Amino acid sequence: MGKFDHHFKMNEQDAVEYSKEVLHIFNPSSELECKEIGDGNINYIFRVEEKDTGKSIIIKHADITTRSNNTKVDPIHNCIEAEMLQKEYSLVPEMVPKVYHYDPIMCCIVMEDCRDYKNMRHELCKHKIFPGFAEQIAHFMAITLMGTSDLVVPIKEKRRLQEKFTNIDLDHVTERLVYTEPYLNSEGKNVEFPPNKEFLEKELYEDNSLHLEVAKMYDSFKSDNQCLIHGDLHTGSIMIKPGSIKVLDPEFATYAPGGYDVGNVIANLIFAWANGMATMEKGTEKENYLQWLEESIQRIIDIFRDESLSYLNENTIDLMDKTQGFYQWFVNGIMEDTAGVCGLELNRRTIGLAKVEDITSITDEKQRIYCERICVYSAKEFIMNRHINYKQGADYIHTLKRAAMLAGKSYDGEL
Ligand code: SR1
Ligand code: MG
Repeated sequence: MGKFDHHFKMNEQDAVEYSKEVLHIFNPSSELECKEIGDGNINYIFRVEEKDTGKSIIIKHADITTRSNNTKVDPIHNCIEAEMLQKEYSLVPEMVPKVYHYDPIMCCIVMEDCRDYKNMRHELCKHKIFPGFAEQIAHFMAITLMGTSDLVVPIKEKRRLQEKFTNIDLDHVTERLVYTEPYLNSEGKNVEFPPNKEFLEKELYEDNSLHLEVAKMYDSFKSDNQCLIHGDLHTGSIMIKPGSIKVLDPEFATYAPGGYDVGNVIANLIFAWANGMATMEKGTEKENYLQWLEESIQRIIDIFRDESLSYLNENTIDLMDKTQGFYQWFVNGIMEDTAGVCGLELNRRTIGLAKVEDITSITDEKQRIYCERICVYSAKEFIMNRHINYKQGADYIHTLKRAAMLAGKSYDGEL
């Protein structure tokens, strides 16, 4: 029996042996080097490189406990991720790393190393601008979401796919971290930034009308199997270089409301915007950066909506779904969910366990207070008014400007 016939938690040396014994991607006589480069909460990421040629691959490996806090997790999410990468690759090949091999025993996804791309969140924290990003990510979402919806996939095939993409443990992480804990703190796991503690408690724990709207969205996350979503589409899941993106890490893939992905993308650009507002010195660099983010947010919403409508216009298969006005109603609902989920993501990444660098990297206390308040004030508007506003990208910018004004006024110290 071989070393890799039974699952165990791999280290760098194991990944080198695995590459030699199982993969046969490199020349058998080559010397291989390996480094674990992951910084996520769940998996281990090994980059294996052939020393002489520089040729490299990524091995994404899952254990039976999470990387960050050793909680038990069913590594089936690794299989779901491999399936999802391949599904996305079949729809938008230029935006997804290619999977070379999947090993369900060792829970290893062997894939293309996109090493000339950079983690988008890290780049945004340096206030870098990426022209064309809005068009790219809006296209990715329109095709992957509409292309997996019931309007386009025959219902029997969709039901078979649903079995494959049943992601019990990671759905539950989302149910707790996004839809429950930020409002109830029932497990006491939130980590409020101390100078904002009272503000956050009042705005998020004590607002019953907010809880009611979150409960409605929670219900639809659990019961509406609308599209096959990426499930964790934040800027840390996007690798970027000028003119091109690669979308990674779909281990949270599941059937859920399509607006979940779009809302996540918008919220994570808002974190970058709030960071820029709070930390950058007045001047042209700040103006250009904020303007690029505002245009990106607007364009993602508008392009996603229009591209989704034209995709459905061309690809809807079911006669009933072709009823005049139906797919417009369908996309309209996704735009409402987008606004709501955008608010949920802003809140949970501000108060919850899984914070974002855009906020935590702010060392100045007043700047961080201001940044967090922009996020929470805008989040609440997005959630509460999701059925009324937010059909146009420009609506998001009006809310952001208002939230920034409120955040500035709400603090009795000097901001
Ligand atoms: C325990 S996992 C915490 C978060 O990290 C992932 O990126 C997801 O967003 C999840 O909610
Ligand atoms: Mg991830």
